[in-house]
Amino acid sequence: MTAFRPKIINFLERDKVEALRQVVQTNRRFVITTHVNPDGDALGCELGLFHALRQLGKEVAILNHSAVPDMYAFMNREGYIQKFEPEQHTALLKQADVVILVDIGEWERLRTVGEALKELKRFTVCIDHHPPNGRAADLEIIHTQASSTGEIVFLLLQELGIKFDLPIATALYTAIMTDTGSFHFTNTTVNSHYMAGVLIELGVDYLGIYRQVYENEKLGKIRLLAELLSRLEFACDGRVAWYVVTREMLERYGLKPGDTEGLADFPRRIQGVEISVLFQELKDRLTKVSLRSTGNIPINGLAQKFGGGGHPYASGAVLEKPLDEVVEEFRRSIEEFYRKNKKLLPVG
Ligand SMILES: [Mn+2]
Repeated sequence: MTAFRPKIINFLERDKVEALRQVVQTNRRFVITTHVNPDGDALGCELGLFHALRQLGKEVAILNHSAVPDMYAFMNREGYIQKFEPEQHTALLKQADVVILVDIGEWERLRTVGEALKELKRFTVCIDHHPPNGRAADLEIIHTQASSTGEIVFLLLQELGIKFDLPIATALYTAIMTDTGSFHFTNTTVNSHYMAGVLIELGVDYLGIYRQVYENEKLGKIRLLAELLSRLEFACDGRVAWYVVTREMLERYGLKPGDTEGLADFPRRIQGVEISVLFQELKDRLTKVSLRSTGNIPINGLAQKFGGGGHPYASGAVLEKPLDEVVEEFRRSIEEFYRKNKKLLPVG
């Protein structure tokens, strides 16, 4: 019997692959960076590219605006991912021939690294799966059909003839697993599963990674979730559910703003709920809205209405308004939004 070969679909564009090959071949010093509060996809892609470029004999550094969040500390035991300190690292950025931006749809989300880059004008390559929103790199490799930037990096490394050693396989698996919510978000495809299968075959400790990401919650976060669920609010005949996190709540449970990751998804588990929303107070006049849809109703239009963006079924916005005002605005607009968008759906 012949061995089963997964049919991974290569959606890359030839000219982009050749352009990247050229960039990699003709340059020596690389810096990799990503968005503020990096997630598993962002960090996994950085590490995958880091090891790949080192395999090719390049000098590589990973410099991020944010430190690695606690929940992803397990990915950075070797300390390859560094927090960008302008005084210490600007020289490194200046010397770089190429800066690779991963998982970045908006330049603004690079924060301090983006500011430094604007002045230094390095050659930039962007690898991403977000719909572009005010970001312009010299070479853009964007595929919104990919569940994660990890899937794109998987294909690119394959094209560059990189050997998928265990650190690379682990980094890419973590990227794909986290961005698909462990293969259950609506962005999950056959490709995501095939790639995961290939990476597991290479020896990735997939159960260990799952445990690190999903079964390693701070007790305070679970206690916060309990309080949130007891205050859950509904609209649109129970199709929309939301809750609100204040700074006082985070303080009470000993949590940081980034610790709310994953909480926006939770209310979708409730029978009948199609859209879940998390409002989070960041500052007095700064509120974050995270929107999640089960897949019936695209909600990136709603996020855009709030001045944000994202994927069709997972998007968000940060508004320079107080929490109460944002919730009130949402309450006023959601019934109409829901009614309008429901009309687009097939009957039944
Ligand atoms: Mn991503």
